[in-house]
Amino acid sequence: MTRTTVTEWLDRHTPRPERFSTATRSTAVTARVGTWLGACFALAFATGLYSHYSQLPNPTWGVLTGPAWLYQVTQGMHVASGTAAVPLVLVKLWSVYPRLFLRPPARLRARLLDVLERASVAVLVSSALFQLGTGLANAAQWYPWNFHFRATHYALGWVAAGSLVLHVAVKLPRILEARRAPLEARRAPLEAGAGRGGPTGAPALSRRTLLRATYAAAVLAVLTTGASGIPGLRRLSVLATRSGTGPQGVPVNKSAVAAGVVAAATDAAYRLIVNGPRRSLALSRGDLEAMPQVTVSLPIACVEGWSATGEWTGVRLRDLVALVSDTGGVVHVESLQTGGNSRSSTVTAALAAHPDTLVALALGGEPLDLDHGYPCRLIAPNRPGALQTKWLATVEVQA
Ligand SMILES: Nc1nc2c(c(=O)[nH]1)N[C@H]1C(S)=C(S)[C@@H](COP(=O)(O)O)O[C@H]1N2
Ligand SMILES: [Mo]
Repeated sequence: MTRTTVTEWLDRHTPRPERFSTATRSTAVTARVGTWLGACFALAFATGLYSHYSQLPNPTWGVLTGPAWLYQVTQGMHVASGTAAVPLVLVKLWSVYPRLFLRPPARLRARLLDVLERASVAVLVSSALFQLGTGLANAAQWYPWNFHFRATHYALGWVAAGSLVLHVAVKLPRILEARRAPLEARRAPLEAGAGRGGPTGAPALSRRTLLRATYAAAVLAVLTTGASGIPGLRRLSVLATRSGTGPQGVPVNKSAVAAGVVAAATDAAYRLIVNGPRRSLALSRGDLEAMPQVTVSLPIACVEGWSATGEWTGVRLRDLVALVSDTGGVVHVESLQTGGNSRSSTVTAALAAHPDTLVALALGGEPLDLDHGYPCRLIAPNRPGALQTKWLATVEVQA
């Protein structure tokens, strides 16, 4: 083959935007789906930041002690917005991917800008897909990686947010123009990338139908995976990773067997160690039961998106704190469990003093199930589930 025939052959077989033949794929669709996608990412970013700061050992903000359901609602929105974004991102990428094959501009300056723009879109697409992929896997409790999920998801959240802001800024004129123009192409498609449609130029699938199907898919994805937390909609959640049932009506994330605490938690010699500046105590479950009991209605709101509300009965943490400390302060609790990410947690001074923060002994009027943290567990308002430590071994008031 001569050089020219190779070039010709390559040229004939290289995908070009104009060789993708449907008028359904258009800026009109891209801009509309993109707007919703941007809204989902903005919501996921804001609620994700809130969740991240709520889980820091000693956060300086994001630790409002109420309302009790705040974290439940923000984390539900976080997982819901990420789930809704999946069908949106697929349609959005489908609507623009022929642009990958645009020929680079000839002039040097334009070519440099083109490379920069492609690089920024590559960062946006890969970080966005990474966030959705790891988030979904986390919601399904599947960890096929060995990095720290929260730290990585948090860092890439900033990368995705930054590249999204840049992308919107660069595309804003086109977005506004496309959103103002009518959705359907009147005749033969005018835009680049909207090639042959048929004799009349009418696409097989109208843009309106595509948009409706995309939005319906987003709503369906949320309802089938995440509606278990919304009263009355639980039965729609056929794909939920948590059924909403478990001992005492609350799902279990890690069972006592999986945590390796069965022997220690059922040992008659069990004592809860309460340490403070003033003294140290060892309390049996009987000792805890003999203290004043209160019942509060509080949710377990897991970072993975499920939540369930229970009636918890037990001793106020502040009453225990008062036994060993004159002033109160930050409280650190540890579990009988010897390994695992959720074996300990820190309670801010404000939350430790809150009347609804309990060392719970019972759930729904019955002694705590072993899987819910028997002999006793921490339960506090507006707190990520991962910090509601089960099978308490020590409660330590820090000076
Ligand atoms: N010791 C210990 N406590 C723990 C966990 C754990 O793995 N170990 N999991 C946490 C997580 S991630 C959640 S969502 C809640 C779930 O509580 P439940 O199993 O009683 O519903 O417990 C928290 N407390
Ligand atoms: Mo959790």
